[in-house]
Amino acid sequence: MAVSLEDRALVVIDVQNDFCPGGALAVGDGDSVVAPINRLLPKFGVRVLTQDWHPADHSSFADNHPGATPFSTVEMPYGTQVLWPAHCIQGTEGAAFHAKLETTAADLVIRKGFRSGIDSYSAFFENDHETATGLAGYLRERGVTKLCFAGLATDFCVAWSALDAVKQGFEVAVVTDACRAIDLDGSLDAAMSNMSKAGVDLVSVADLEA
Ligand code: VGL
Ligand code: ZN
Repeated sequence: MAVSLEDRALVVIDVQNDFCPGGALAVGDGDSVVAPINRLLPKFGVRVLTQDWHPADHSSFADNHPGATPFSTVEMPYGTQVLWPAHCIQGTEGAAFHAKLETTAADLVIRKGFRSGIDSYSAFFENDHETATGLAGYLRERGVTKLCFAGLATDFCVAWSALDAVKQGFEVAVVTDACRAIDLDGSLDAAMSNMSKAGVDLVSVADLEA
């Protein structure tokens, strides 16, 4: 008996060219999430896509910190921030969704990281953990309580979104084989263990298709 996903939302995190092979912040094998996500999308009652959407002067870019190298960290007023290669600049091809992603199936596209001074890994809150994107309100108004996450990257935007979703009172699953990780200094292990501890259900595509 197939699990009914009609009362759930699939939140697809940042399946954008810059996180796929050839992109500015390519995640190993990143484009391999596209096919399983396309199969899952029509099974869900609510479908949300997120898009990392930075201005060129974004403070998470190493280029905007003289002398800094990508993947080093800086202290920002809201905490420690990893400095990334410039990526997902608003309106560029790198910020566009992967060409094969079924974007027409989306009910909502939510953009994040559009303020120069603050990054936003999570689809719910910017990295100060305070500034809301509006997604929780949208989902509540649609009457959804159960969320599944897939996309890029497991250890940053997917994990931060899943952890915030739990804090917001949603029942949360992450479809781990429809995600790929950056894995910076053990960040994948840390993210997986934080998600388990928080009560995130770690599932596979096969579990949902069963
Ligand atoms: C992401 C680093 C910087 C992500 C976005 O989508 O996981 N990671 N911006
Ligand atoms: Zn980003």
